[in-house]
Amino acid sequence: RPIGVFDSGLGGLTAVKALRRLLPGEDLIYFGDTARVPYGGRSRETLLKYARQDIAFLRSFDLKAVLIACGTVTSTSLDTLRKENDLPVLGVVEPSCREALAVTKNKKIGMIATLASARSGAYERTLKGLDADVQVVSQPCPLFVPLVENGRFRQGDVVIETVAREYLTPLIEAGVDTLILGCTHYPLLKDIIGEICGPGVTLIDSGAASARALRQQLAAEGRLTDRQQGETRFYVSDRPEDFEKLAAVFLEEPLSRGAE
Ligand code: DGN
Repeated sequence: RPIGVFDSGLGGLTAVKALRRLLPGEDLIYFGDTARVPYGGRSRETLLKYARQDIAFLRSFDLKAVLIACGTVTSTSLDTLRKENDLPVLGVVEPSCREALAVTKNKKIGMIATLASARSGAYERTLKGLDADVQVVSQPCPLFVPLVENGRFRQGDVVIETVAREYLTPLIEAGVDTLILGCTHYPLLKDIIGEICGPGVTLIDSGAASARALRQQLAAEGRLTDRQQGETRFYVSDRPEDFEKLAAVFLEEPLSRGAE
């Protein structure tokens, strides 16, 4: 049975990339809600409505687990979605917080995410719940997702580099040694963010962290698929041609076109 993965758009591909490396035998069904991206500025009620619809679509397949590869949906709606679904539902917040705490030395952790994630306080709550001594510096970066969805994630792009420098400067000045990329779109900006922050700051990829957590959970439950190569199918709610182009750049392989 496949694993269902969803996000508002391209961001969840950071989890897909890691899942394909870590769990090559699994089949994956990806859904990107490209008709309604970005999710980041929306209210909790709207996000819950969208997430329920996204999961209902994924569950039209017989799944073994759902990975919410979206910081915004995880931050605002994970508990409710878990209660409503009788299969394992994983998010990105706790796995990235655990990885950040494992690497920080000065216990000053930076967190960048969408407005809705920052407002929810989910990352801070989770970090402090795991380690009361940690200091968390949060910064919403509302322009990142629209820029990434427009393909502006390459190094040397002046627009994204200028925006990133403005968002990241306060975190660097605060002296964080670890930075959670709390929205799954942001690992697409890893090189740009890494260059601005410098080698003293470790970046935590929330998509990859959630993929590692999922592998751990499936392994503990003895539910890994033991075979060489699974297949990944991609679905989007609008403009598959745009998604296909950018996804191929990010995944570094072409996507083959199936039935609509
Ligand atoms: N990838 C989503 C997240 O992790 O928050 C982006 C949300 C959005 O669409 N702004």
